[in-house]
Amino acid sequence: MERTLVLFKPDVLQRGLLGRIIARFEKKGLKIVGLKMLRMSPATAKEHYAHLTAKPFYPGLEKFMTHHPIVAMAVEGVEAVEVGRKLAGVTNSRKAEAGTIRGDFSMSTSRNVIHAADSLEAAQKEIARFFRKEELFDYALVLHEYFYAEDELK
Ligand code: IDP
Ligand code: MG
Repeated sequence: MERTLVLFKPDVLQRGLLGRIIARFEKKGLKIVGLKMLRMSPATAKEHYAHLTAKPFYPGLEKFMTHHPIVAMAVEGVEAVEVGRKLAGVTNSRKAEAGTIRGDFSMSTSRNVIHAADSLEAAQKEIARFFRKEELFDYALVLHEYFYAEDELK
């Protein structure tokens, strides 16, 4: 089983979309193992977006991400990282497929409602960035066998 990290960006809370977007993950079958509201610090933004700090849009990105609260969520499932990226859709929401979260809820590259880790390695680092060990939960879903057949769990 993989775990991946999802962030609901400030535009989600501002636009009142949190419940509807979290529901997408639940409906898909990704198990929520961590969920918290927080304000991202500028230091965390620089770490989280280290690959972008040299870009001209970075100051605006940091300001946007740190100005209002966000919600962080860790979810678990088979190939959760890839599934999370697929649910999110591509970075530029105008190009994101209809049916994806960005495709359905956003018109922007920067106000694109959601972050989803892009590799297993990144997911592990990012989960540790936003959650302490005791904030992550190991538990069984009672309906587990209705989400996966046995052979998919090997
Ligand atoms: P991702 O969020 O789809 O993984 P990244 O390239 O890792 O895309 O960029 C991280 C975030 O930085 C994007 O989600 C978006 O908020 C912001 N960003 C990326 N490219 C641009 C841009 O060209 N203009 C403004 N913001 C951008
Ligand atoms: Mg990225």
